[in-house]
Amino acid sequence: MTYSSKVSFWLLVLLVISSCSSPTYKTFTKDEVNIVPKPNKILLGKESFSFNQSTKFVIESTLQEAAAIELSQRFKLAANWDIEVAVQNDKPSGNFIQFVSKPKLPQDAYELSVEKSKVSIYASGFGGFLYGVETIRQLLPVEIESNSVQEGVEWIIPTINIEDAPRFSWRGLMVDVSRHFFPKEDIKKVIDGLALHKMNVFHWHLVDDQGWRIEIKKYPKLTEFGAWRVDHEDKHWGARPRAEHTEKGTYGGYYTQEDIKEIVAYAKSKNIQVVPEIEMPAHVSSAVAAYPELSCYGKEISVPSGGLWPITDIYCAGRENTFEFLENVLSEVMELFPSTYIHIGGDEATKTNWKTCEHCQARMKSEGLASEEELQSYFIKRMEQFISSKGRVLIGWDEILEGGLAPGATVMSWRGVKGGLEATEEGHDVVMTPNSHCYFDHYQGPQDDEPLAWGGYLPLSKVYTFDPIVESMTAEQAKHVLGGQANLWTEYMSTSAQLEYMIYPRVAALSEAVWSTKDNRRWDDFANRVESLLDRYSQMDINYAKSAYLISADADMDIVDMTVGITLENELPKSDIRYSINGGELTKYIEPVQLKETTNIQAVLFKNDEPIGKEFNKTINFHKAVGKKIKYKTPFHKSYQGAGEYGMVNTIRGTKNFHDGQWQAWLGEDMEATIDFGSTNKVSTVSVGVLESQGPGIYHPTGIEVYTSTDGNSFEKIAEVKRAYKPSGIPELKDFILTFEEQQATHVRVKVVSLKKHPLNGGTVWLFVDEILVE
Ligand code: TNX
Repeated sequence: MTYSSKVSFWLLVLLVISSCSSPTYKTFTKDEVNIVPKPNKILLGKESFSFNQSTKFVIESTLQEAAAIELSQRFKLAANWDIEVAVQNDKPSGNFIQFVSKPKLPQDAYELSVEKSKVSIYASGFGGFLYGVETIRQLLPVEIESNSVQEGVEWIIPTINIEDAPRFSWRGLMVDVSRHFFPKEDIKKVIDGLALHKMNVFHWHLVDDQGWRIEIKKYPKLTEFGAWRVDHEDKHWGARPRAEHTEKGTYGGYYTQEDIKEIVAYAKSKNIQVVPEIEMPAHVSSAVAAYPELSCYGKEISVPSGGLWPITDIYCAGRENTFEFLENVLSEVMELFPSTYIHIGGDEATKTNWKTCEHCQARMKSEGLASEEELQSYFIKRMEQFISSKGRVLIGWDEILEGGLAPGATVMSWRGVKGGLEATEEGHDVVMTPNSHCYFDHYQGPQDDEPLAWGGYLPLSKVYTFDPIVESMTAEQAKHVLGGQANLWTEYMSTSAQLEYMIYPRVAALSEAVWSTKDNRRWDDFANRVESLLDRYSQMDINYAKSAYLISADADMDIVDMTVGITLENELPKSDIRYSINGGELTKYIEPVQLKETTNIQAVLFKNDEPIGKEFNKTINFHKAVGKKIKYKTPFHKSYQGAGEYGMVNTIRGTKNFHDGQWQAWLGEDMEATIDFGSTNKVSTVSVGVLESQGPGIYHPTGIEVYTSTDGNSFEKIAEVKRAYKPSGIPELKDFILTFEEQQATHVRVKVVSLKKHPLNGGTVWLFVDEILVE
């Protein structure tokens, strides 16, 4: 051998040895272990286990193999490895993940032991094994989530012992596919996300007014007509016209029975039960559009293209054909869904037709029912009998309590926790999904910076405070709480990206509320762990919300000093906010910034010295009325007192979140405020800030009048604007600016004229005002 060939020989040997996976070791710190939901017990070791191409899975059963596949598929995609599966008898001496049955562990519980040379997962069933695998996945570098091969990653996990089990058996997410239809690929991606968080119920809201989404062989018109609406997607949800029933619907879609089977099987492979929801007796315009004979008067209607309220085209509770139809539908549904629970909706039925329908009235007479609420109860009880005769359990929204609950029914409490409390008192099981903590269609950040949503405000940190068990429950009642669930109503979501934006990362907070024990949960700790989960979402191409990185401001006015203290904050701890005043240099924010004159504040959040999230930009306007005495003709409503006495003249403006504590409001009345300057001032502009949000009944004023006085007794009108009512689907902040010839005045009086009554439905409307600026 020549010298140079000797060198290349040894080089080759070296290369072979090093590529032969000389294992890498690493000591992990606590901060590097970021499992969500938080496991019950974690004991972190000092060494590590390293995966390589020759790592094997060792199994005892096909069910364990199914759990192993979840991880080997990840390695196939992210590392291009084909991890082998061996049976116990062929167990190698080291470098393996073994699945060991431990029958005494409860359902979905698992134990994970990671040693230097092997990993063991103990569980009693598929759920536990899968969750052991999900935990390993979260111990691995985030690149494991990637669907393309990642070079240069060391696939190592720490030596660790974990004992873990869920607190609740119902850990759910509901997705409404009626208001907008989502193809089955989108649904599978949602299911993937749920599995990552150890969630186990996918509640599929398949029926609502705006679209029937499940193929029913016996009633083909349900999907032929009921799944399609006239396309008004270019208009806001609340401002879409109702089509004639003869107009052809082109917007929508549905799942074939084959699609449904595919989704149910897919979910099962991730330990997720799919609970179908077939709404009744209301939220069924789509079914009535297809089969008008199902409603009291057989009126021909179209599938609504957008918002619909009140919901009066409901199923007739008098005629037998309704029940025959529903039993036939449910029979096909139960064939497709093996779930224990069948959801029948039951919410928001306006029973005006039942009051006049001869069939409904005859039914009430023959059954001895005293009210339409009891007729609804009769309706649900009949369905409950049918569903339980098939060995299933009926579940419905908390309205099913009205008029008496069916004996075997489970209640899903959404209008707060009240329904859940009541049902558990009567010994019924409940799933808690209060709109205060579980409505993922609500805003999750400062509303002015967020995409249009239904309303409400549910930031990540608030989801985290959710507890399915209500403090006032007895131990006996608490036993009836199956768990909790978030609901995703999709009126304002039409793409998979928007759906994901509203789900993530809030589902992470929810998963901890329904999985981890109460004493194991701390917001600060979660907030640190969730950041690494966000990197995982990025690898999974999930369009998660970065709202927790948005800066919001809170302000406090000191009326004696006439200073305004501005507090800047964002949701996640350890935040590094830097701000500038009037375009000056960036300074690290440490404490409230004190202002005495009109000032512009800009702020940016930094993470690892890099700017992240949107820039914050606000001008605090010290106008002439700031801190001046103000008197109202009619006091503001007790639910909306703004920042109190000086709230209207404190420089701080209300935002699109009408619960932000800044707005003062009047219900069905005008606002009239008189500002006393205490001395003579020159004034030439009055600007009035108002909010419109027609969904919750808040309307712009129809006019504004400005008066001045030099003695506080006699006032003269000096300016006026008028504005006609216009229907609108979006919340809007507006300044009405009235300029006039400069006046000398000791007092300014502003009258804001309310719409008072809704021109179409006659309902009393709100007037929201903040702030009155005088210059
Ligand atoms: C109420 S929650 C509804 C839904 C809407 C939702 C919007 C429930 C049982 N019914 O039909 O989509 O509010 O947040």
